[in-house]
Amino acid sequence: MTDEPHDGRSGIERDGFSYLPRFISLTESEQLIADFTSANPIWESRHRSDAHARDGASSRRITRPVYWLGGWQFACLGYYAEPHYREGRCLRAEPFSLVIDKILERLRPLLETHDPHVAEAGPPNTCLINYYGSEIGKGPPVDQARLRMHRDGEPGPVVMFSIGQPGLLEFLEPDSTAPELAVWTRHRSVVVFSGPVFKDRLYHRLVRVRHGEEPQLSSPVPDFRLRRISTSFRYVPEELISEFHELPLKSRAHVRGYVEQLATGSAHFAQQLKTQKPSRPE
Ligand SMILES: O=C(O)CCC(=O)C(=O)O
Repeated sequence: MTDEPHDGRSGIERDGFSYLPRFISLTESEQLIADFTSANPIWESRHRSDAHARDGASSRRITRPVYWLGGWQFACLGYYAEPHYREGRCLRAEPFSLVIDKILERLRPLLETHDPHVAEAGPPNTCLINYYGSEIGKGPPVDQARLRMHRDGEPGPVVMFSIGQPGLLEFLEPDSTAPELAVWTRHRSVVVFSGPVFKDRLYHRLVRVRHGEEPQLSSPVPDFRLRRISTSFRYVPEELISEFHELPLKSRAHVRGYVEQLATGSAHFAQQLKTQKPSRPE
């Protein structure tokens, strides 16, 4: 159990957890910033049809704008989680950039020590990009820079890149307030976690993000002051990443509005909407 969070200036190596400060080179970080700040992130909503929803089904916006590469897991479809939530959850998204492939390739030996299956399956093939900052409108800015406690249900190690201001990442039991590990994840650092403790037992959350000037991040989201971007790379079996026309009808209806929004800035998603189900041979 920790009292003070680790300051993130030096590396951490534990069974199932690695923190690598400055693993991403300056040049790579500049390329990642250019790519991530020219995407069109969206605020998704989770649909709720539980007892707390006043009129039957309602929706709750997730805490931050997001963009996905490789495969898009929409909050309203529920995220991929082994062993029960596998089918119809992941839509084919734009491919990783060369700089991402290069960094993942450099991480490969470490990923294989976290999980030998990486040698066959390859590194994680989907990437959630989180944009942390404050909403700015007429009143005082509203700080949205946090991510609630959760676990990632995809198989294999999870890899996270941090870009921008330091973010406080905590790993803890769901009913505890005392983290078993807390670290300020700094600009250009990488976290890898896996296995029975950090992936299966403990939950993780992003508690807050510091304020600061450098590196400057221009926000791709209107009325939003961006100060940190993180990515979480997760593995989804290739055969479970669907084209839009392959999703069940109901799922297509749930996500069509989002895909239309994405298609305004992305040839990939415009094509996803155009492609029809091939007709069955007579
Ligand atoms: O922003 C972070 O460092 C944490 C991100 C995270 O937990 C996730 O994307 O699942």
